[in-house]
Amino acid sequence: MKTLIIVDPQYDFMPGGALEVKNGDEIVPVINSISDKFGLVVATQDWHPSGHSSFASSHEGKKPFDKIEWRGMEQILWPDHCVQGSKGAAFHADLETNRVEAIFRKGMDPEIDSYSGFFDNGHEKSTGLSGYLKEKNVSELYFAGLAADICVYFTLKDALQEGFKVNLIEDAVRPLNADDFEGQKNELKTKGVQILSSKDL
Ligand code: VGL
Ligand code: ZN
Repeated sequence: MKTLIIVDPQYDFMPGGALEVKNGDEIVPVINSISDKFGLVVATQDWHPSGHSSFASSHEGKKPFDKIEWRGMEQILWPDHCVQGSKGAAFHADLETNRVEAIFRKGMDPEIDSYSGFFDNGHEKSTGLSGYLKEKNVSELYFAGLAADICVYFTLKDALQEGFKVNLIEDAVRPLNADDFEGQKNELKTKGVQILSSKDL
């Protein structure tokens, strides 16, 4: 079954949001135009408690995009974003969600950040997404969402590691940092990710 995974289509990643991705809202009509081509559609949602450890505001003297060492890993500090229940954490209202069967939330542990929809950044805890897909006998995944170089990228890498066939719908994602994303696309291609356009579906 062809499955679409929409990563973090939330206001805080759209223009005007707390962690805005340039032209991020342009993915919404693209996703709406393709979702009926999939047998299963799921989404992920960045869903942080206020005061989350990934927020610069939680660390004295730090500002957004500073890097710190956190639990033995490098952590980029972000502006406060996707706080549970806030407008910024909500899906863009123009995104058609009727066919979204399940939403996997992440980043809820105050001490641990979670870019991937499958696991937190330290691979300590699973969201259950992999087991959910495997129980439904899904083998091939197509990805859309924000931000291409952060949460989409890390979700794709975990999807490969979990043994799924992985496709990236290039016009249904937008990066925070376009240069980073170019390099990541090359890496993903060598690892077997197929990069395609919504028109090819
Ligand atoms: C994201 C940074 C922090 C994303 C989430 O969805 O790409 N980026 N939290
Ligand atoms: Zn986040």
